This record gives sequence, structure tokens and C-alpha cells, in this order.
Amino acid sequence: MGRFNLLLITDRKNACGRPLTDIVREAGQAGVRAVQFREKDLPLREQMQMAIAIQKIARQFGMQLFINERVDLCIAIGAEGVHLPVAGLPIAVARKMLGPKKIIGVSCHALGDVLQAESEHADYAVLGPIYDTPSKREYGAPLGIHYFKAVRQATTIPLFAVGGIKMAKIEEIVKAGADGVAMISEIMEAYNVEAQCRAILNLL
Ligand code: TZP
Repeated sequence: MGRFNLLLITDRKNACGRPLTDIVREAGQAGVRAVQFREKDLPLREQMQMAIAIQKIARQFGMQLFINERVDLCIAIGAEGVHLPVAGLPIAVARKMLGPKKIIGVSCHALGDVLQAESEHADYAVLGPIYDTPSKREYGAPLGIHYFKAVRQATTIPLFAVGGIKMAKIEEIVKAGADGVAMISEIMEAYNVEAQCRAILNLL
């Protein structure tokens, strides 16, 4: 897996009317090295078209493209990997479909999920929501930074924090031992995406 410490998660509904390709280009220009394509409400055909457009930009900047959940789409377009929800395909099944070289990331919501991702040889785990975030209130209270730190100390898999991550939180996330952060709104909603990404990368 190419190293990255900032994972940009797409959400076209949160991009202030701007095309995702523009956002990803600006992020690439700033030095962001990984993007998770997550437009899961769209029909697969539209996801594919959008992912291909993003892939063209990502390749210009050497960014890895991870497809949310859809192993078939990852294979179809030759993306670098998939990001599996915790209740998605088992990692071993995805690995069999993808072969040894593709990256497999997993969304985790508790220590047990991360331990499982680790034992099943996922390439990285994303744990959250760590802070309050409107899109995830259905999952109950955020896990909090102390929980994140405890999970970090109990595991060795590359571990990213997600959920309500704002720039002001990065210092404590890094101190808690995170390998990086995954973000939607802090980047998608930025007035100047490139400058915002540079500032976040500096903090990391
Ligand atoms: N998984 C856990 S929280 C979350 C995801 C995809 C949403 C993150 O969005 P934001 O805007 O960075 O809080």
C-alpha cells in the first residue's frame, strides 16, 4: 500500500455544487494520496462513470483510489482497492476476488471490528465516528478520542480516525497514535480545497 495519512472520502452532496473531479484535482495538487469513492446511493452504472472520471484525475497525481464496498466496480475499473463496511463482504472473500495486490480497508465502529480486520489481514482500518457528525448520529454517541487511543494501543493495523474530524482535532488524533484521518466535510465543504488540504497535511 502506498503510504498516506489523509484519506479523502467523497460525498457529492456535500461539495457545495462543485464536481467531485474538481475537488479531487485540488486535493491531488495539495498532495493528498488517497481517495475513497463513496457515492453509494447512485445506481452502479453512474457510480462507475463517476469513479472513472475521478480515477483519471487521481492517476495524474499518483493518488490511490479506493472504491466503497463495490468489489465488482474496483475490479471493473482497475482501482487500487476497496473500502469495506463492517457488515459488507468478509475480507477473505473480497481478497479472493481481488487478488493479493489490491488494498482492502475496513470501516470499524468498535475495538472488536478492528481486531477482526487485523486478524483477517485488512490493509488498514478506519475507526469512527470519533466525534459528533450529522451523517452518523444514527449510530449513537461518538466513540471519543480516549476510545480511539485505547484501540490504537490494542492493535497494530494502520488505523485512521473518521467522523467529525476538523482541523482543530488533528493534534489530539496524532497524539493518540493515529496513522491518519479520513474526512468528508472538512475537505468537501472547504472554500479553497487545495489550501485546506495543504493545511491538514501540514498538521499531520
Ligand atoms: N464513517 C464514519 S463517520 C463518517 C463515515 C463515512 C462520516 C464522516 O464525515 P465527516 O464530514 O468527515 O464527519
